[in-house]
Amino acid sequence: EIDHTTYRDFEQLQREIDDLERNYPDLVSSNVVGTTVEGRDLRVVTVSSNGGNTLPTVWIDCGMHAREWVSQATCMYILDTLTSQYGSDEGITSLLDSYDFQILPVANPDGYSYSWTDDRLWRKNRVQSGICYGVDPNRNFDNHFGGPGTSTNPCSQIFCGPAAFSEAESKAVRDPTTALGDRLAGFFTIHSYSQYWMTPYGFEYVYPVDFDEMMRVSEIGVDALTAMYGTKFVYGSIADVIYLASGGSTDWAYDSTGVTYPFAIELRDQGRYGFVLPEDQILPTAQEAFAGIVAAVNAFQ
Ligand code: 0X9
Ligand code: ZN
Repeated sequence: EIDHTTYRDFEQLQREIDDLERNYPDLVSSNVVGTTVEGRDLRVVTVSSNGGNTLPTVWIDCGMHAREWVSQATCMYILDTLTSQYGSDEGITSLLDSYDFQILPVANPDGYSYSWTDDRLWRKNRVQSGICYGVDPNRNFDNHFGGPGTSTNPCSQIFCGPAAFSEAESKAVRDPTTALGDRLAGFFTIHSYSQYWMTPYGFEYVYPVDFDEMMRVSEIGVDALTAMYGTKFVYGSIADVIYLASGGSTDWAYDSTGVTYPFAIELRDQGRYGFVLPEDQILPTAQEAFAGIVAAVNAFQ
Protein backbone atom coordinates (compact mmCIF):
# COMPACT_ATOMS: atom_id res chain seq x y z
CA GLU A 1 0.00 0.00 0.00
CA ILE A 2 2.75 2.43 0.93
CA ASP A 3 5.02 3.07 -2.04
CA HIS A 4 8.66 2.35 -1.20
CA THR A 5 10.02 3.26 -4.63
CA THR A 6 9.80 7.05 -4.25
CA TYR A 7 10.66 9.62 -1.60
CA ARG A 8 7.68 11.45 -0.12
CA ASP A 9 7.60 14.85 1.55
CA PHE A 10 6.54 15.57 5.12
CA GLU A 11 2.85 16.10 4.33
CA GLN A 12 2.70 12.87 2.31
CA LEU A 13 4.28 10.92 5.16
CA GLN A 14 1.76 12.41 7.61
CA ARG A 15 -1.06 11.22 5.34
CA GLU A 16 0.49 7.75 5.19
CA ILE A 17 0.55 7.65 9.00
CA ASP A 18 -3.10 8.78 9.06
CA ASP A 19 -3.89 5.91 6.67
CA LEU A 20 -2.07 3.40 8.89
CA GLU A 21 -4.07 4.51 11.92
CA ARG A 22 -7.31 4.23 9.96
CA ASN A 23 -6.49 0.89 8.32
CA TYR A 24 -5.07 -0.81 11.42
CA PRO A 25 -6.97 0.68 14.37
CA ASP A 26 -6.24 -2.35 16.58
CA LEU A 27 -2.51 -2.15 15.91
CA VAL A 28 -1.59 1.49 15.36
CA SER A 29 -1.95 4.70 17.33
CA SER A 30 -0.03 7.95 17.14
CA ASN A 31 0.84 10.69 19.61
CA VAL A 32 2.09 14.20 19.00
CA VAL A 33 5.00 14.49 21.42
CA GLY A 34 6.15 17.97 20.44
CA THR A 35 5.86 20.83 17.99
CA THR A 36 8.66 22.38 15.97
CA VAL A 37 9.40 26.12 15.72
CA GLU A 38 7.65 26.15 12.35
CA GLY A 39 4.61 24.46 13.88
CA ARG A 40 4.98 20.91 12.57
CA ASP A 41 4.03 17.87 14.64
CA LEU A 42 6.62 15.54 16.09
CA ARG A 43 4.60 12.37 15.91
CA VAL A 44 5.37 8.99 17.49
CA VAL A 45 3.60 5.97 16.04
CA THR A 46 3.00 3.03 18.37
CA VAL A 47 2.53 -0.43 16.89
CA SER A 48 1.21 -2.83 19.50
CA SER A 49 -0.66 -6.12 19.22
CA ASN A 50 -2.30 -5.69 22.63
CA GLY A 51 -3.15 -2.06 23.10
CA GLY A 52 0.23 -0.82 24.25
CA ASN A 53 1.60 -0.06 27.72
CA THR A 54 2.55 -3.59 28.75
CA LEU A 55 5.17 -5.18 26.50
CA PRO A 56 8.87 -4.39 26.28
CA THR A 57 9.23 -1.70 23.66
CA VAL A 58 11.63 -1.05 20.80
CA TRP A 59 12.19 2.62 19.98
CA ILE A 60 13.15 3.64 16.43
CA ASP A 61 13.67 7.25 15.30
CA CYS A 62 14.38 8.28 11.73
CA GLY A 63 15.24 11.51 9.99
CA MET A 64 16.89 13.34 12.86
CA HIS A 65 19.10 14.73 10.10
CA ALA A 66 16.97 16.24 7.36
CA ARG A 67 18.91 15.25 4.24
CA GLU A 68 19.19 11.56 5.12
CA TRP A 69 16.02 10.79 3.17
CA VAL A 70 16.38 7.01 3.06
CA SER A 71 16.12 7.07 6.86
CA GLN A 72 12.59 8.53 6.99
CA ALA A 73 11.64 6.16 4.16
CA THR A 74 13.00 3.20 6.15
CA CYS A 75 10.82 4.00 9.16
CA MET A 76 7.81 4.08 6.82
CA TYR A 77 8.83 0.68 5.42
CA ILE A 78 9.11 -0.71 8.95
CA LEU A 79 5.66 0.65 9.87
CA ASP A 80 4.18 -0.77 6.67
CA THR A 81 5.76 -4.19 7.24
CA LEU A 82 4.85 -4.50 10.92
CA THR A 83 1.21 -3.62 10.21
CA SER A 84 0.62 -5.47 6.96
CA GLN A 85 2.45 -8.65 8.03
CA TYR A 86 1.07 -9.03 11.56
CA GLY A 87 -1.10 -12.12 11.62
CA SER A 88 0.23 -13.48 8.33
CA ASP A 89 4.03 -13.57 8.58
CA GLU A 90 5.15 -15.81 11.43
CA GLY A 91 8.26 -13.81 12.28
CA ILE A 92 6.45 -10.45 12.42
CA THR A 93 3.57 -11.94 14.38
CA SER A 94 5.77 -13.43 17.09
CA LEU A 95 7.85 -10.23 17.18
CA LEU A 96 4.78 -8.08 17.81
CA ASP A 97 3.43 -10.59 20.30
CA SER A 98 6.63 -10.03 22.31
CA TYR A 99 7.45 -6.35 21.69
CA ASP A 100 5.72 -3.05 21.11
CA PHE A 101 7.32 -0.58 18.71
CA GLN A 102 7.39 3.17 19.11
CA ILE A 103 8.53 4.84 15.91
CA LEU A 104 9.28 8.50 15.21
CA PRO A 105 9.51 8.50 11.38
CA VAL A 106 10.37 12.18 10.95
CA ALA A 107 12.40 13.35 13.94
CA ASN A 108 13.24 16.69 12.25
CA PRO A 109 10.15 17.83 10.29
CA ASP A 110 11.24 21.44 9.66
CA GLY A 111 14.63 20.38 8.37
CA TYR A 112 13.06 17.66 6.22
CA SER A 113 10.61 20.13 4.69
CA TYR A 114 13.43 22.60 4.02
CA SER A 115 15.44 19.84 2.33
CA TRP A 116 12.51 19.44 -0.09
CA THR A 117 11.86 23.10 -0.80
CA ASP A 118 15.17 24.96 -0.51
CA ASP A 119 18.29 22.91 0.13
CA ARG A 120 18.41 19.16 -0.54
CA LEU A 121 21.50 18.85 1.67
CA TRP A 122 20.09 20.61 4.76
CA ARG A 123 21.03 18.70 7.94
CA LYS A 124 19.94 20.53 11.12
CA ASN A 125 16.60 21.82 12.35
CA ARG A 126 15.46 25.37 11.42
CA VAL A 127 15.83 27.28 14.68
CA GLN A 128 17.40 30.71 14.06
CA SER A 129 20.44 31.98 15.97
CA GLY A 130 21.54 35.38 14.65
CA ILE A 131 22.43 35.13 10.97
CA CYS A 132 22.47 31.33 10.92
CA TYR A 133 19.86 28.61 11.12
CA GLY A 134 19.78 25.22 12.68
CA VAL A 135 20.78 23.23 15.74
CA ASP A 136 22.02 19.67 15.22
CA PRO A 137 19.49 17.64 17.24
CA ASN A 138 22.06 14.85 17.56
CA ARG A 139 24.36 17.14 19.54
CA ASN A 140 21.61 18.55 21.76
CA PHE A 141 21.22 15.72 24.31
CA ASP A 142 22.54 16.28 27.82
CA ASN A 143 25.23 13.60 27.67
CA HIS A 144 28.61 15.35 27.52
CA PHE A 145 26.80 18.30 25.95
CA GLY A 146 29.27 20.55 24.12
CA GLY A 147 32.07 17.98 24.27
CA PRO A 148 34.30 16.65 21.48
CA GLY A 149 32.69 16.58 18.01
CA THR A 150 30.36 19.52 18.64
CA SER A 151 30.42 23.25 17.94
CA THR A 152 29.09 26.33 19.71
CA ASN A 153 29.04 28.21 16.39
CA PRO A 154 25.43 28.50 15.18
CA CYS A 155 26.66 28.37 11.58
CA SER A 156 28.32 24.97 12.10
CA GLN A 157 26.70 21.75 10.87
CA ILE A 158 27.33 20.30 14.36
CA PHE A 159 26.04 23.28 16.39
CA CYS A 160 24.94 21.82 19.71
CA GLY A 161 22.47 24.60 20.52
CA PRO A 162 22.34 27.08 23.43
CA ALA A 163 21.65 24.39 26.05
CA ALA A 164 21.05 20.66 26.31
CA PHE A 165 17.50 19.79 25.29
CA SER A 166 16.85 23.31 24.03
CA GLU A 167 15.27 21.77 20.92
CA ALA A 168 11.84 20.22 20.38
CA GLU A 169 13.46 17.50 18.26
CA SER A 170 15.74 16.13 21.00
CA LYS A 171 12.94 16.37 23.57
CA ALA A 172 10.72 14.34 21.21
CA VAL A 173 13.19 11.48 21.63
CA ARG A 174 13.88 12.06 25.33
CA ASP A 175 10.31 12.25 26.59
CA PRO A 176 8.67 9.13 25.11
CA THR A 177 11.70 6.93 25.74
CA THR A 178 12.02 8.18 29.32
CA ALA A 179 8.31 7.58 29.87
CA LEU A 180 8.79 3.92 28.93
CA GLY A 181 11.03 3.39 31.95
CA ASP A 182 12.02 -0.26 32.30
CA ARG A 183 9.89 -1.17 29.27
CA LEU A 184 12.45 0.39 26.91
CA ALA A 185 14.12 -2.75 25.53
CA GLY A 186 15.98 -1.40 22.51
CA PHE A 187 16.82 1.99 21.02
CA PHE A 188 17.61 2.48 17.34
CA THR A 189 18.38 5.82 15.70
CA ILE A 190 18.49 5.56 11.93
CA HIS A 191 20.78 7.79 9.86
CA SER A 192 22.58 7.68 6.53
CA TYR A 193 25.08 7.16 5.05
CA SER A 194 28.23 4.95 5.46
CA GLN A 195 26.89 1.46 6.29
CA TYR A 196 27.76 1.45 9.97
CA TRP A 197 26.06 -0.20 12.95
CA MET A 198 27.19 1.69 16.05
CA THR A 199 26.94 1.67 19.84
CA PRO A 200 28.10 3.93 22.67
CA TYR A 201 30.21 5.71 23.26
CA GLY A 202 30.59 8.65 20.91
CA PHE A 203 31.88 11.24 23.38
CA GLU A 204 35.20 9.49 24.01
CA TYR A 205 37.15 6.36 23.08
CA VAL A 206 35.79 4.39 26.02
CA TYR A 207 33.41 1.45 26.20
CA PRO A 208 30.29 0.94 28.28
CA VAL A 209 29.96 -1.98 30.70
CA ASP A 210 27.54 -3.70 28.34
CA PHE A 211 29.80 -3.30 25.29
CA ASP A 212 30.48 -7.02 24.81
CA GLU A 213 26.75 -7.74 24.90
CA MET A 214 26.13 -4.88 22.45
CA MET A 215 28.75 -6.33 20.11
CA ARG A 216 27.21 -9.81 20.34
CA VAL A 217 23.83 -8.41 19.29
CA SER A 218 25.38 -6.07 16.69
CA GLU A 219 27.08 -8.98 14.97
CA ILE A 220 23.81 -10.88 14.80
CA GLY A 221 22.08 -7.80 13.38
CA VAL A 222 24.77 -7.08 10.80
CA ASP A 223 24.95 -10.73 9.73
CA ALA A 224 21.20 -10.79 9.09
CA LEU A 225 21.39 -7.46 7.26
CA THR A 226 24.23 -8.63 5.02
CA ALA A 227 22.54 -11.99 4.36
CA MET A 228 19.81 -10.22 2.44
CA TYR A 229 21.68 -8.44 -0.39
CA GLY A 230 25.35 -8.82 0.55
CA THR A 231 25.63 -5.21 1.78
CA LYS A 232 28.61 -4.92 4.13
CA PHE A 233 28.24 -2.99 7.40
CA VAL A 234 30.98 -2.21 9.94
CA TYR A 235 30.02 -2.39 13.61
CA GLY A 236 31.62 -0.98 16.76
CA SER A 237 31.49 2.07 19.01
CA ILE A 238 30.54 5.45 17.52
CA ALA A 239 33.96 6.92 18.36
CA ASP A 240 35.84 3.99 16.84
CA VAL A 241 33.69 3.54 13.74
CA ILE A 242 32.83 7.11 12.69
CA TYR A 243 34.21 9.93 14.87
CA LEU A 244 33.88 11.57 18.25
CA ALA A 245 30.36 13.00 18.68
CA SER A 246 29.13 14.27 22.05
CA GLY A 247 25.57 15.08 23.08
CA GLY A 248 24.18 12.37 20.81
CA SER A 249 21.05 10.34 21.39
CA THR A 250 22.72 6.94 21.56
CA ASP A 251 25.09 7.80 24.41
CA TRP A 252 22.20 9.57 26.14
CA ALA A 253 19.92 6.56 25.75
CA TYR A 254 22.46 4.23 27.32
CA ASP A 255 23.43 6.45 30.24
CA SER A 256 20.06 8.01 30.99
CA THR A 257 17.42 5.40 30.19
CA GLY A 258 19.66 2.47 31.07
CA VAL A 259 18.70 0.59 27.91
CA THR A 260 21.18 -2.23 27.25
CA TYR A 261 20.74 -2.09 23.48
CA PRO A 262 21.26 1.42 22.08
CA PHE A 263 22.21 1.48 18.41
CA ALA A 264 22.89 4.14 15.78
CA ILE A 265 22.69 2.82 12.23
CA GLU A 266 24.06 4.56 9.15
CA LEU A 267 22.24 3.10 6.14
CA ARG A 268 23.47 2.88 2.50
CA ASP A 269 25.55 3.80 0.68
CA GLN A 270 29.30 4.30 1.11
CA GLY A 271 29.45 7.64 -0.68
CA ARG A 272 28.75 7.03 -4.34
CA TYR A 273 25.38 8.77 -4.01
CA GLY A 274 25.62 9.58 -0.31
CA PHE A 275 22.58 11.41 1.05
CA VAL A 276 21.00 11.49 -2.44
CA LEU A 277 20.48 7.73 -2.62
CA PRO A 278 18.54 6.79 -5.80
CA GLU A 279 14.93 5.83 -5.29
CA ASP A 280 15.46 2.30 -6.57
CA GLN A 281 17.63 1.68 -3.48
CA ILE A 282 14.97 2.69 -0.94
CA LEU A 283 13.30 -0.72 -0.76
CA PRO A 284 16.42 -2.90 -0.50
CA THR A 285 18.02 -0.46 1.96
CA ALA A 286 14.95 -0.58 4.18
CA GLN A 287 14.49 -4.34 3.83
CA GLU A 288 18.05 -5.18 4.83
CA ALA A 289 18.03 -2.69 7.73
CA PHE A 290 14.77 -4.10 9.06
CA ALA A 291 16.09 -7.65 8.75
CA GLY A 292 19.05 -6.58 10.86
CA ILE A 293 16.87 -4.87 13.45
CA VAL A 294 14.54 -7.86 13.74
CA ALA A 295 17.45 -10.27 14.17
CA ALA A 296 19.01 -8.01 16.79
CA VAL A 297 15.76 -7.66 18.75
CA ASN A 298 15.25 -11.41 18.66
CA ALA A 299 18.72 -11.75 20.20
CA PHE A 300 17.96 -9.43 23.14
CA GLN A 301 18.33 -11.14 26.53
O1 0X9 B 1 27.28 12.91 13.16
C1 0X9 B 1 26.24 12.31 13.44
O2 0X9 B 1 25.35 12.79 14.15
C2 0X9 B 1 26.01 10.91 12.90
N1 0X9 B 1 26.49 10.78 11.57
S1 0X9 B 1 25.66 11.52 10.36
O3 0X9 B 1 26.45 11.42 9.14
N2 0X9 B 1 24.31 10.71 10.10
O4 0X9 B 1 25.37 12.86 10.76
C3 0X9 B 1 26.74 9.92 13.78
C4 0X9 B 1 26.41 10.06 15.21
C5 0X9 B 1 26.44 8.80 15.98
N3 0X9 B 1 25.30 8.71 16.80
C6 0X9 B 1 25.17 9.35 17.99
N4 0X9 B 1 26.16 10.07 18.49
N5 0X9 B 1 24.04 9.22 18.60
ZN1 ZN C 1 22.61 11.67 10.54
